[in-house]
Amino acid sequence: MDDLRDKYLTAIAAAADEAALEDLRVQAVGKKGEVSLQMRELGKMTAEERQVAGPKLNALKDEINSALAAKKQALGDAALDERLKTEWLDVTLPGHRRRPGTIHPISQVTEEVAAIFADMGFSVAEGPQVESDWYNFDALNIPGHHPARAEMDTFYMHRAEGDERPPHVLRTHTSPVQIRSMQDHGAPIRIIAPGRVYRADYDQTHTPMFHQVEGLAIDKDISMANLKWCLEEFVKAFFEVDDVELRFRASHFPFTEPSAEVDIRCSWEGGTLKIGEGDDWLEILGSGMVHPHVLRSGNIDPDQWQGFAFGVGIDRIAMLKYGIPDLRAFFDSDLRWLRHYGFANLDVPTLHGGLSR
Ligand code: 2NM
Repeated sequence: MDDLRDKYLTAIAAAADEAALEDLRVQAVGKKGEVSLQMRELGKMTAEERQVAGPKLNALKDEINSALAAKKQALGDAALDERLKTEWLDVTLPGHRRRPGTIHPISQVTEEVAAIFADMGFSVAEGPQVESDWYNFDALNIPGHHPARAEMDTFYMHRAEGDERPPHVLRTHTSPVQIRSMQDHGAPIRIIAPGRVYRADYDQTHTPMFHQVEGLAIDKDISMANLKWCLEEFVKAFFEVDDVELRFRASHFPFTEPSAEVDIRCSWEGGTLKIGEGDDWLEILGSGMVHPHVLRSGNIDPDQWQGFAFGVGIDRIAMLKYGIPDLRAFFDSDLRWLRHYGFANLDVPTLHGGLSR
């Protein structure tokens, strides 16, 4: 019995983990364990022998069980200590690292655009990125057979098996936000809608998610002249130049009539872009007078109200303004890129304080 005690107490003390401990429990006090086998021998003993051996065996069994429990507790405590050591946190450390994060160029440019249009009386509107096909297409006078609705351009969401309703889409432009704003607030209205949009396209100049700002101004007697003035003000303020020349090229969009693409005069001397001078033209915007069907979708009476609308790619104007060569790097989350092209987090763009420094 003393041999058994020595053997198991030593082994329990040395057990490395709970699995080893469990093996020892089975070997010692399990149904077919050594102590249990000894207990079975009691039946073959004389009554006097049994009176000595019985209590001793019971005591041994108790002793081994408590050694097992104590060791199990010790192993658990040690594991917890180990974890606490690695998860240790000094809550008295300052709340910021020596190298703070930076503002992504897309956030910076979105803020810049918002500041410029705020100065002209536009507020910022937002809406869902998952839209019904009505808000994304029908409301915008984009008919069912239009190529923009084709599976290859638009990301369609799944419907449950047997659900015949048309599927939702990832919005392909922020125009649904303008429809919702018209419905919610009516006319007159002056808003910009910045945000993420999605199209199934991926190459040197396209990513499946990109960013747009669209603008909408509805009032009595709004004309293309108001549109042109607003866009000139915007381009001058955004590119931080005193003068620009805009060129309106006739174009076609389903949601505007007439429609125009807008180019700005520029030069590309030595690979650097100069806005407002030179003999080149840079296409940056789509625009036009809001189509009567679109006003009706927004519950606005086209016989009383007119409006202009426009759309700009944020990623594209960010690349142009800040000399960023590769679109895809925008979404790589490469820390070196973010530190290089990012903005200090206290430089909030304002017209009086400077848009960018
Ligand atoms: C563009 C070009 C032209 C546009 C139209 C609307 C709405 F909803 F008011 F009808 N929002 N944005 C628009 C017009 C967008 O992007 C190239």
